[in-house]
Amino acid sequence: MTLEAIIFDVDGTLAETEELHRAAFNEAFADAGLPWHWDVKAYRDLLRVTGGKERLRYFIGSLREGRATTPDEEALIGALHRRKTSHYTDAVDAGGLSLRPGVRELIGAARRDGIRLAIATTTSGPNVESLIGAAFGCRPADLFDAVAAGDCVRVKKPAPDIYHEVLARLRLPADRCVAIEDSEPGVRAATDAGLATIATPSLYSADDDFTRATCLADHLERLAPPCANAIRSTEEIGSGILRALRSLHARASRGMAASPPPGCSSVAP
Ligand code: XBP
Ligand code: MG
Repeated sequence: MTLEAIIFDVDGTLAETEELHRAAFNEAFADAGLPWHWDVKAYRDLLRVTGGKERLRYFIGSLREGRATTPDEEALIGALHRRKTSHYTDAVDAGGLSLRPGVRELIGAARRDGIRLAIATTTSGPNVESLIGAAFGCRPADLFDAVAAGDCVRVKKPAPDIYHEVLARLRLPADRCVAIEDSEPGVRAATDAGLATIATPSLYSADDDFTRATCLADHLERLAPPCANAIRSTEEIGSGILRALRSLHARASRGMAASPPPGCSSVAP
């Protein structure tokens, strides 16, 4: 089975974004004069709820002993999330993020080799546009054949809906693609959609359970074989990562345990 597309998650996978998200939520609370502040520990817990609006709804519900939110609180959630998204995209546009190791190299190698690229993310569309614009100087559609983001599906990760949506937009079956994710909800969503999935844990997901992933690596660059003089060109790194993904995909397609390429531990039982 030939690998035809690579589907990237965004937050934590393309870049370490969640500290900027957390700061943007806190700025939105301050703008609204609310006495709320999410520290790292609180945010780590709240990240179990995917989706910024869903996270706000869960947090407000937790302040009201779990009572359902009122229409006024729903209006507040919408206003806070819009404000937060504005703060977040301003920070990204100002250069607040850099791509994780191996991401740029793999995208370059995939484009050279004619492998299609896609995004399947819980984050909001404007956040994707800001990140791709800041990192590549283009619109997402200039680089990715399909972008499925945020509210384009009713049920967010760990449900597989966003991956079903992006596969439909690609017009590809799951067994022609691989997914790259950073968190347990993301790996669950991708694997439940039938995708071989590479997990590259991020700062907030280091302790997640990745046993469903096809392989686990600190970051994508680890998949490129080391070389004697340790000086590899961007192209060599990208081609090395792509070779490893092709090998993982081929073995997963044959139902074989992925023999981990260098820098990757096979976690799938
Ligand atoms: C991660 C998420 C998002 C972000 C915040 O998305 O769960 O909710 O934390 O972005 P993924 P929004 O890892 O799927 O990219 O506030 O726009 O939801
Ligand atoms: Mg993620």
